[in-house]
Amino acid sequence: MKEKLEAIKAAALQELKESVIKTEIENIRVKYLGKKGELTQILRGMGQLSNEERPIVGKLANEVRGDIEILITKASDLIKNKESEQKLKSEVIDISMPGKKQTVGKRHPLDLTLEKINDIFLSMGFAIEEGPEVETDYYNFEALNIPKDHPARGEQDTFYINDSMVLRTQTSGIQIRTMEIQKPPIKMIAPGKVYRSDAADATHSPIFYQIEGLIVDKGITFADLKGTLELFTQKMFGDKIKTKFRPHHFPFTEPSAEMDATCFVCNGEGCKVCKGSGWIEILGCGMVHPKVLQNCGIDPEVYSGFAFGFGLDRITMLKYGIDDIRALYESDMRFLKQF
Ligand code: 2NM
Repeated sequence: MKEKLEAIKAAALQELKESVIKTEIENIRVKYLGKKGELTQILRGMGQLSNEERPIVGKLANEVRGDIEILITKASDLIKNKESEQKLKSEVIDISMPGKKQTVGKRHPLDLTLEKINDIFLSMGFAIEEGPEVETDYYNFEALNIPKDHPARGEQDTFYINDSMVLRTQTSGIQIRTMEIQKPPIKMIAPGKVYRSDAADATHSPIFYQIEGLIVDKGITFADLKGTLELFTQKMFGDKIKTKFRPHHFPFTEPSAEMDATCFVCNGEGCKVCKGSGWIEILGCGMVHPKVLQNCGIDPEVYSGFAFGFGLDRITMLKYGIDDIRALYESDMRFLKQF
């Protein structure tokens, strides 16, 4: 019996030595220690043994059982270690491999210019107002004294949503809404995206940005308009910039004008940017038409105001020497990375 038990232990040890995966170890456990295992059979058969033999064999069988259990634990630990070692090896990170470059984005040139313009007007006490891009015919045209037969209202130039809704062609609707709600003094700018049914070329885009401004108070004159817009232009393009005003016509202002500035590149000498004239057209402006004030419930006998408007795209193109407006909307990283 003693020899048999020793043989079982030796056989188990040999099998454990040869096993390389977890399931093999589990099979050995079942084979030797399981319910139908060899050792279990022996322990079951102890009843047949004599009273002297029984405790001796029992003690030995339990020792062998304990030994086999220890051996199994050791063998399975060994395999576990080997497996985790292998796993670590296979998952090794090659820290010499070049990483994936994370490119940092850049501000869009239109946004850079807009921020500068907003800062200038904020520093001069203007509020920045916003409004909807889908406008009613009333806010986009009617309230601005633009007559029904005006070419700007034609379907040729305007994106109509339906009979009475348009994609705004200017941000003046924001000014109208502000005048309806607020009592003067009003001092605001209205920057935003506008839409015109234009074929895209180097100087036209169906989507572009406009900034309009408005001051309404008692005693506002054309001198205020000139002083304010000249100061803005100097803050934007340089201290030495001079301005001049040419008569113009807008339905929503009377009188109306266009303002030119001396070329910030050549200082008025004449160059490529100003096409040799020394002057650059900057904006349109005028004294708010009495009818427009009236439309908003402001008494033109008591209050007066001036308004102006310019294209953010054009100013951005001038500032950065961009010669094609489409570059501002094509999202080509080779272009955008430069700013
Ligand atoms: C321009 C030129 C001149 C303008 C007028 C108004 C309003 F709502 F007060 F009547 N807003 N903007 C205006 C005046 C816009 O853009 C070239």
